[in-house]
Order: sequence, then structure tokens, then C-alpha cells
Amino acid sequence: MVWRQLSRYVEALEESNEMLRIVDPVDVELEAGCFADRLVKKGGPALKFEQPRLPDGSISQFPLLMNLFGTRERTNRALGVDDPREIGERMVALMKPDVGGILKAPWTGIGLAKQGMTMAPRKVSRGACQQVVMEVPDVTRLPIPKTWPEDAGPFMTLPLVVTADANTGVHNMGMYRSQVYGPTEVGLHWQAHKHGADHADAASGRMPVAICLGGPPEVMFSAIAPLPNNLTEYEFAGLLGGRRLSIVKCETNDLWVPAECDVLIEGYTLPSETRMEGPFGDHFGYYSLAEPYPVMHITRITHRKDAMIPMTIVGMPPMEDGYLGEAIAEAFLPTLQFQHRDVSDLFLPLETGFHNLAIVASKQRYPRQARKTALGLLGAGQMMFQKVIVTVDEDHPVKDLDALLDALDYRVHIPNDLVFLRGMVADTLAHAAPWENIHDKLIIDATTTPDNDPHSGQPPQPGCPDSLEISASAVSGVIQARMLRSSMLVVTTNIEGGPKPESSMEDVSEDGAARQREIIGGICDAIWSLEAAQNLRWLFITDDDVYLASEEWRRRLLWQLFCRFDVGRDLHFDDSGGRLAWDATAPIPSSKGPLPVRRWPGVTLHDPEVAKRVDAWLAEGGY
Ligand SMILES: Cc1cc2nc3c(=O)[nH]c(=O)nc-3n(C[C@H](O)[C@H](O)[C@H](O)COP(=O)(O)O)c2cc1C
Ligand SMILES: [Mn+2]
Repeated sequence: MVWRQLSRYVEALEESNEMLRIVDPVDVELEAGCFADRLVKKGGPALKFEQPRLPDGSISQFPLLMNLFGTRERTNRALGVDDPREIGERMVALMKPDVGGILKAPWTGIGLAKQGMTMAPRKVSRGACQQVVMEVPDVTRLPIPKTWPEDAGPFMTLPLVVTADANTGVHNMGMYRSQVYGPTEVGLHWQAHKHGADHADAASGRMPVAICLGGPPEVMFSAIAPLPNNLTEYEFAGLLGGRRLSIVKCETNDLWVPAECDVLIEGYTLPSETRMEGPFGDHFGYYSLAEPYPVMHITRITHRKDAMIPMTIVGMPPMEDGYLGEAIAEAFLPTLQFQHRDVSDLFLPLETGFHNLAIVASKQRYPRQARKTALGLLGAGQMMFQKVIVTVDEDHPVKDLDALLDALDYRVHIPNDLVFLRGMVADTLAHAAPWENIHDKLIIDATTTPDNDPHSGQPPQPGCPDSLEISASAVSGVIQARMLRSSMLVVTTNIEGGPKPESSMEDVSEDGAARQREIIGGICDAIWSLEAAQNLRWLFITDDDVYLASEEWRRRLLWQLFCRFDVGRDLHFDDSGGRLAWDATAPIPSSKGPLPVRRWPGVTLHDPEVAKRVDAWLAEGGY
């Protein structure tokens, strides 16, 4: 299925009752995002706000769409596949044509050649995105949500940002959120590792930029796809849509953009001009820190006659971008396997924000093969951002959390099976990292040790009695304790003066941080000295904003454990080296500890008044 235009996909959703149309005015500031968040958490329909109300009280002429990709099924539908792996398989077929087969039966190569030809974009002289010219360009007339109370302003959250390499002219289209500063100024949040940043670094003068909004789903998906350097987003969109992508030239600069987009915003950046961008409630469920980013000056805005504006809300998972991310991981698995042949499967749980945990099933024919696989992946494109990789056996069901805990319980010998990589590339959003863009990484080898490995043949490791849960609960400072497996205990605590979810902590407190280290050290020692804890190998400690007996506790715990800890700073061993404590309590900012803690952001939480209004509205409508 090829959509070619956003409106066709929207109509299809309406026809299958997957689009909730809201005809009452809804504020783009906080309300629309809250609606979207509530519905995506329930696996609900996509949303069309027909009367988005702008901050000045007026109604935007453009409908606002949210949650277009808000479930796994909807994402697949948008991509026209039953399983995103089909996309990767198409790519692999192009990377490695079955030459033998084609020689024997040449006609089998025709489909392939056709596919290859769909990839070259087609230049057209008129684009639907240029049907209507906004006389005075003013981006604030578009329904652009502010999604969280502490956000620095409205942000375009599904923008397709087009730039070109100054030397080669090769175009790039990346999704980089764009903060609206005023009618003709927006901030461009391309992180240092991304192609847009690469173009900006290489540009010597004014650099042309275009932001497209809307357009066919296949084009939107291309902008987030982690493509290799030699495949452009326009080519990939052609491959996805099964048809050459039409592109049209901007009026006020030389960039070419997808002709079928809904809105086209043209402009430029100036070398070395930056402005603070953020804070912004981001997809780890935390506000990302304000940092300087380039400013785009808008020279022209045009749109389709029937333009609709899709946006998203990111925040505490599960969110829409989680489904997009899962589809990306699945779509790119076949190409990853093409280059990394030992990988049999891969899973990036959306609860951990995709970059904090990867579960990698690997061949292990020879000793330490899985570790080699993990190292290879850390050098593969955006897999570079992973904080923790757990390697598991080739046939391990990577999506099964119980199976993961079993593997950690049975197969990991703490002294032998943890590999630390010091001072590596971090995701810009990794707020727990001690420095921007830099952190340590951890590979946990939870594969079966092959016979020809000196560590093989060790007897099964004994566990702890269930009574540990009770004795650990009695330890001073522990609020709740729960055993995950016989070698694994999680406890919650409340660090006095520590960061709380509702607010961010800006200022360094060396005393507070030292006290926190003492409290954590005290809890570890007290638990490790319990009679029942002799065979405890994993001790997870986190804040008490997870309730370990709630229904959702496992998803929530996964999120807390992986988003609140830093490998270099927060892992501690007992004296024997056989027991590990994993401190995932939100840390107090400090610069003098073993490793710094930068300012610690608050968690994305809705304004209570807004949430009450939205919940009442949804309840009335039966949602
Ligand atoms: C909803 C959404 C928002 C995103 N926002 C940003 C962003 O603000 N900055 C960024 O660098 N990447 C962001 N990304 C990830 C990039 O789009 C992604 O890494 C993409 O592959 C980058 O393309 P590039 O390799 O051409 O730079 C976002 C992804 C999604 C799905
Ligand atoms: Mn790119």
C-alpha cells in the first residue's frame, strides 16, 4: 500500500474507525498533548483536532493530527507492511541480489531492477505543498503544541528538516524537533551525531534549510530511519512507497523537498548563530536540558489547500514514538544482520527509551563471540547510543522480560561476565551521563558459556531464600523490597533532599550528593550482610515512585532502572566482587563525586488541571 498523500492515510483511518475527530476547540498548549498521551497509553485511536486553539485564543485554520502511528498495527499500516522486517528484507535484496538465481532465471531480476529504479527521486516543477502562499510568513499560525508544562514553548515534534551537503549537494531529511521562538524564528535541535549537524558544521555561510510538515507516512518514516550514509531519505522513501518520490524546488533557496508535503517552511541558518533550545519534555520521560542550537530564519511558508498538521507528544513511555522506534528496530534488523552475521535477533524495549538497553541474541560458536557481536553493534550507526547491551543465546526470545531475568539469573557470573567500556559516545538525551554526549557502557554477557571456554563447566549458582524479601524490607532506609529472581532483589528508598519527579534539580549540592552516596552504601552493606543475601548477585536500588506491587510495576521498573543510572557512576561491587549493586536513585547534582552528576531534570507530568479537564472529556466520550 502506498499512501502518497497524508490525507489518504487519514481517510483510511477514518473509514476504519481509528480516528477520533474532536470538533470542539482544544488548546494546542497542553490540552492536545494530554489527549494524545491518554489515548496512546490505552492503545486508543488517532486524533484529529478540527479546531485547534492557538495561545492567542484564535482557532488555527489547519486541523492538528496526533497519534497517527500510535499503535503497532497503525504503524505497520502507515508503512504498508504486515511486519516491518519486510522493509529490511527489501533493502537486503538490493544490497545482495541473488546473482546465481538471476543468472538461471533472468526475469527474477526484473522486480529487483524495478525496485532499484523507484529509489531515484523525481524532480517536478510544481508541488502540492506550494499551492497556497502564506502572505506574511508566520509559523505561529500553525497548530503547534506545547506538550508539557515546563517546555520552553511550542515545538514542532514531527518536522522533516531538509539540508544539503555544501560540497556535494546531497540532501538529507531528518526529524529534529524545532522550537518556535517567534513568527519567523525556530530552533533546530539536530544533535551532534546527526546528518543535519554534519551539514551545518561543513557550511561556510548561510545554510539553506527547509522544514516540511505532514506528507505521506512513508516520507515521515524516512526522516527518522537510521540510514547508512550512502542511502538518502528520498531514496528510502521511494523504496518504501514503491514509487519514485516527487521533489520540488523551494522558492527562496535551492533545496528540493518532497512535493506532497502539507506545509513547506523555507529559510536558512547563519554560521555560529545559536540560541538556547529547551527544556523540552522528551522521550526518556524527562525534560531534556536547555542547550544552544542553531536558529532557522524563515523566509517563506506555503501549504496545501487541505493541509493537516501532524504532531506528536513524547514523554514517559509508552508513547507514539515508541511504536515508531520498535518499527525502526525491526525494519533495520535484516540490514544489521547482513553486516553483522552473528546477530540472530535484537530487541530495544520502548520502556528504556531505545538507547538505554539492547537485548541481542547472538551466535556463540566460539568463546566470547557474543561479546564481539555486541562490540560490532556499538559501532553500527545509531546503535552507538546504547548504554547497556545484554547478549543472550541465539534462540533466546528477546522480547520476553521473564526470559531476560532468567538469563541474568542463571547465566551471568558477575566477576566474569560484565564488560565495561569507558568513556564512549552517549546520546545527547542521556541525562544520567556524567558529561554531555559521553558515558561508560556495559555489556552483560548472559549467553551460555561454550565448552571450549575456560569459564565453562561451572556448577549452577545457588540463590537466596524467599525470606530475603522480608529481611531486606527491614533494613534502614528501605521502603519496599521485592525479589525478581532468587539472585535478584530490588529495593526502593527515599533519598531525603534528592530530586523528585515533579521538579528538576539545577544546583549542585556536594553535601547532599555525599549523603546520598552514604545512604546507598549503607543500604548495600546492610543487605549484603544479611544471612539470606549470601547468594544475592543483583541488588537494584531505586526511588519509591515505583510501587512494587502495582499492576504496571514491571514496565515502570524497567524505565526507572535504566533511565536513572550511569554505568560509570552507579554500579558498585561488594568486597568479593561477586555481588553487584545497581543504583538507580535519581542523583543529586554534584561535580566532586567520583563522576559528576549534571543538573537532574524533572519527569514529564501533566498539569493537574489540564489532566482533569481532558479526563472528564474523554470519560464523557466513553474513553
Ligand atoms: C518524534 C521524534 C523526534 C525526534 N527528535 C529528534 C531531535 O530533536 N534531534 C535529533 O537529533 N534526533 C531526533 N530524532 C531522531 C532522529 O530523527 C533520527 O536519529 C534520524 O535517524 C536522524 O536522521 P539523520 O541520520 O539523517 O540525521 C527524533 C525522532 C523522532 C521519532
Ligand atoms: Mn540522514
